[in-house]
Amino acid sequence: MEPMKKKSRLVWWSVPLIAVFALTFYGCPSQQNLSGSSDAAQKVYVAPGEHDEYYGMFSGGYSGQLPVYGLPSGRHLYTIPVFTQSAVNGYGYNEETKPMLMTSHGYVPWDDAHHPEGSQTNGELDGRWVFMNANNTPRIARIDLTNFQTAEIIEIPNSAGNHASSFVTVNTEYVSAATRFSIPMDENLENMDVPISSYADNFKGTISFIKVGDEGQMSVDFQILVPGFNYDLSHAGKGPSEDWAFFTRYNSEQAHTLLERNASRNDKDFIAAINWRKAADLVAEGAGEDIPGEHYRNYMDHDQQLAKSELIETVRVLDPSEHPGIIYYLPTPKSPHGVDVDPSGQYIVAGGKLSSVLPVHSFEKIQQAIENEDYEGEIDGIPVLNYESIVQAEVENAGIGTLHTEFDGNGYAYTTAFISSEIVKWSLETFEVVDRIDTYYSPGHLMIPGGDTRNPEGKYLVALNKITKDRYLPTGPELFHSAQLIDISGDKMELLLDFPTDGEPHYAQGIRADLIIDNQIRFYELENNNHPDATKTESEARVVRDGKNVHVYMTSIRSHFTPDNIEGVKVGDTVYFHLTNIEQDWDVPHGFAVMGAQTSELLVMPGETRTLVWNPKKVGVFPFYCTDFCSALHQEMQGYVRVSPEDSDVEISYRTGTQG
Ligand code: K7E
Ligand code: CUA
Repeated sequence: MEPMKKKSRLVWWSVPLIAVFALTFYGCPSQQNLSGSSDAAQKVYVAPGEHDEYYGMFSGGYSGQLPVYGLPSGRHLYTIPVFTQSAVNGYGYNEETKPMLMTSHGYVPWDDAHHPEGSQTNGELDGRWVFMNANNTPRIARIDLTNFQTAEIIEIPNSAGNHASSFVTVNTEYVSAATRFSIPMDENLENMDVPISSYADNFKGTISFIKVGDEGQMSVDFQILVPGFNYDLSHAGKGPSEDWAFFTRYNSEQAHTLLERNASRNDKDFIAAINWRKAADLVAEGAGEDIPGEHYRNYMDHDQQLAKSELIETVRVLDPSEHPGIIYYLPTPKSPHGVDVDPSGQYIVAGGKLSSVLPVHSFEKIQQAIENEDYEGEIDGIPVLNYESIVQAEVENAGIGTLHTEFDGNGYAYTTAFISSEIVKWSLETFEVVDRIDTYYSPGHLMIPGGDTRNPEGKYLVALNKITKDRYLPTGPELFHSAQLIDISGDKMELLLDFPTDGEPHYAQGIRADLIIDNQIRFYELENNNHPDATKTESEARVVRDGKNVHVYMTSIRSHFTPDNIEGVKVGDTVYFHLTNIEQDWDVPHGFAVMGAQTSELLVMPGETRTLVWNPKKVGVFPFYCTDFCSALHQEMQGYVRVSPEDSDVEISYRTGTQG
């Protein structure tokens, strides 16, 4: 769901029919506080110095970041900067990482991050990477879990609103992407300038498959051209369905204004079922057509420790009418949102934002319907399967405004209901609801560690709630969103813990800590630092003038910079501080900031080189200092740079430790 923040729940209930339904069948959710029992406290207590069992990687939503929590404690461990500049460590501000945020629209230092998804091997989390999509300027990031840094960002061309993303196939062969907002598409760019009212004729969507190489390298392998609708969410199949991926699709009305009304008329929308394996094989054999599709691929060059950008001009597109068998539409009640595949790969569950039941499709029945050509129609050459033939069950009484489902691996599914503010547990055998628990308030996604893989952990569930209201001390009009940890190990769900989240958590991934901790990088080997501007010893530190550019090759070690006195810089110069942290120990970063710099500090990890650009505008002597409290004499870790008038003849000079 998009941020539907902080409005009174009554506003949501004022949708007339739903309100009647909700109030009749559910009453007003109680405001009782279920947490706080000593039993619950015991279950989430991680003693000082002890570690959590799981990493919780929560999307930051409009923060564009990936905050990381420990579970079950709810401790905030770190925030990984991804699509947004971060002053905490200079990501997106320093010269080395700015290229990560390059796009065909130029430098874009913000985005709306939605769905983190861990890399998988054989349908299970493997702890190598987390992928996450940017919704606003379509991109997918790959985050490296050896150093918790963004390693790569690829832009998705011919797309607007990359929401049905970034879900992986069982061996991370592909990551998905799809157009949320269809747009005009034409090989001749001038033809893109069309009236909005020509939506039905001119607007198109794409569903993209991003190939992931052995080292994680991403490329847009192919796009499937699809009719202009809104593609919302996706999940790849597993087990028997592992060659397939499923995408929800709303706005079959093709509305282009006031969608809340105009895109809610039809009784059924669709899930697009795509045989990605077949499409990929076709592409490998040369099928499809290369069309314009400018997009950037940005990646960290590990050797040089700096990000690089490459522009790719075209993309391979498949027209499904020319390649029967790669895509089918599954009719699905009213504006489905999430689409989730159970651990066996047999059932495909659609969230029904406006549906009174929760439909569950059967993969086996889908295959039969395809074989029997059991179609109820066709849209732009894409067969529409017969609903009655493919639906396994409609779960009754599964809450109002169902959005997302996860699984516990013990035969149960858990679905969030936004409007009735609850999580509903139901059986994958009987398709009957067996338990429900109130959440505070209005959950969007939920997460069970491994809950969308073949092997869920089945111990905890985290509800990611959109509305916070009175759960914590108030912080003015703006409140953080909220997570709730729920014990799902027994028959009855039990609320254990509330904790606030940073940004807006859409999806999240819970990954067993033992899959990650042994691979942690503690510092970068200085001898392997091949950054072109690295300074590996203090004796190599220097300041070099090159016309109006001044390069300061600088080192830091507890507790001084070399050099720390610099003269000969002039107003109008551009000064590059290339700082190498020559420490070789864990958890000893040094920071760097200089007065008047119009960018963030640097925070340089041991063995790493980072560059801050400074344009001095005034004559004077300017201090610089270390921003990270690194030692008892951190406060002594400082220096001066003298700035002379533009026409001055002060020569460049520099020193450390020469007093008087
Ligand atoms: Cu439901 Cu982006 Cu997955 Cu938000 S989306 S909740
Ligand atoms: Cu180095 Cu503080």
